[in-house]
Amino acid sequence: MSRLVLVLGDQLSDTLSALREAEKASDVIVMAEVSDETTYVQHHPKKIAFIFAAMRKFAARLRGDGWDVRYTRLDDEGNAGSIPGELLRRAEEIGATEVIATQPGEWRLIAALEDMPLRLAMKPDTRFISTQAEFDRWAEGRKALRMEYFYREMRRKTGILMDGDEPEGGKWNYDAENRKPAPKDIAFSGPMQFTPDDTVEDVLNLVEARFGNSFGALRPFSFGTDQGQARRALSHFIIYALPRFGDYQDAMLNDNRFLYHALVSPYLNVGLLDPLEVCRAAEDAYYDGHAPLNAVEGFIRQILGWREYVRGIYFREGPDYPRRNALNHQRALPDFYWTGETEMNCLSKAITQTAEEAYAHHIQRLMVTGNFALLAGVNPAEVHDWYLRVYIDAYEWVEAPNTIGMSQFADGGIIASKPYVSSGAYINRMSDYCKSCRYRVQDKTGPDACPFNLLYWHFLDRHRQRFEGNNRMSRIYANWDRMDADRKETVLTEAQAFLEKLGREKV
Ligand code: FAD
Ligand code: DLZ
Ligand code: SF4
Repeated sequence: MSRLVLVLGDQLSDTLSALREAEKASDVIVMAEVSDETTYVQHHPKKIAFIFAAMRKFAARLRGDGWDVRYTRLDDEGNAGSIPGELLRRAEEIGATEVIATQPGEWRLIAALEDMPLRLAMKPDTRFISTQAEFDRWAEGRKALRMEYFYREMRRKTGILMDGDEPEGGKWNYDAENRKPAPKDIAFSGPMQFTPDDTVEDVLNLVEARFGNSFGALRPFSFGTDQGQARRALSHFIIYALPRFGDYQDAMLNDNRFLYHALVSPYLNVGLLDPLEVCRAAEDAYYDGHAPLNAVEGFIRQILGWREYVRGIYFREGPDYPRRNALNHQRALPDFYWTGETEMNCLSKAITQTAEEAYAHHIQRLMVTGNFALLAGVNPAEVHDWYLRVYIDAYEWVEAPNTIGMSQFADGGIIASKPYVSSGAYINRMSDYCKSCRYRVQDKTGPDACPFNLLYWHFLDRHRQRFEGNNRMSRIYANWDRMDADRKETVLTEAQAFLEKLGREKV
């Protein structure tokens, strides 16, 4: 009897475990654009368009390869509106009772599939370099789950950038060379752009009609939407940007949104690129003498290390992880996260860019929007909802550990050994944002003081009990203690006054 084979919008890989398990001659592939997936959070319209266009092209390719694909478009009559609903509809249509699926990347959808009145064979998602069992074995019994040690295991496992048993160049990590401030000129014209073809145009029109009022600009749309385009985008990055990626990895500029970043996360996260293929391409660039070790190691660590590690954490920690709130932060997310209307230039730039591109790079996410939310004490569930909505690469397995764990310290320190907080000095060092800001980064107090300067001490002071014993933070508390009492009082009073203005007037 025919079985149904589910392929989700972020499972667009030939190597998908469900496809490998299926029989072309008898099984039927189910793919569906459904309202439940488009509305469980109100995604950026570029994200919906990217997924639908890539789904439609992947379905056409599977058909070309001889598969029977039952594809439901969002506006098709009879669309059941949910993934389980569509599977049930197709099961009835062909008389199937069994579904083969690859484990989805969100607990929510795993639970929905498990609840269906159909026999379900849920296969592990093998489109990662490590398995969950490997991660769990590594994590078991450890006091702290530091990414760096997991990353070394992954280097040993794959042999990537290894010289026998030793790391290439003698060091595992070259980050100390990767923190150069923003350069004046960027010799990279940005990620590869693709002109929308007919499939993409159809989808853009649909998304415009249905989701045109959501946060973010749908057009211009220039992402690649198939494997060939994703591979071209990767090559473009390796040739033109990778050599400088390391040096300026943490830098931010008013007039350059991408610097030397790869913009490959959208493609990796839906399966148009394979993580090992990306790491090998970067490794080749080092051995060919095209890119230096600090750049190649830094880039590979993001994928072989961070990406694999956060996925391990998400599935190890369980479905309640996105609701954690270790610091008991309760403030509402300020409205300017939806409008970009704030006089803080760094936030205004990062948010406006996010609305227009559905993209911001790691340091903008961590040290601008994330840093501010943490310093201001915003409820991490609201911060998580924002990141899941606004970025084209956002799926809970990767977004939640980054937001809840790395950025908001809401998991109590599973991912981060100390909170990622900084005053304005860090943003000033790594960007040119402060030069065109209404606030003065040099001012620690007073009417023009940079709000990050005020909130930084407010955060440390209100969480003193939790953090003063952390030996990575003792020097910071010693600095605070050396400040005279009046000055401390002024900082805290002004920070409090600023927090009271948040949400009531433009800041
Ligand atoms: P590059 O800087 O060029 O890095 C190359 C690749 O490394 C990325 O494409 C990505 O696949 C991987 N990578 C880098 N850092 C991380 C990381 N911390 N975790 C996982 N993979 C990483 N990344 C997502 O893919 N989806 C998300 O929803 C997401 N949410 C985030 C939320 C917050 C609060 C923070 C601080 C980071 C988040 N990240 C997320 C990680 C990172 O910001 C993005 O992966 C990166 O900006 C993607 O752009 P890029 O391809 O140009 O990356
Ligand atoms: C994100 C997304 C969106 C917007 N729409 C669909 C869809 O209509 N059909 C589909 O199969 N997948 C979609 N996705 C991706 C899923 O939300 C994703 O598979 C889960 O969140 C698990 O990662
Ligand atoms: Fe941001 Fe402060 Fe710099 Fe303004 S002065 S851009 S608020 S860090």
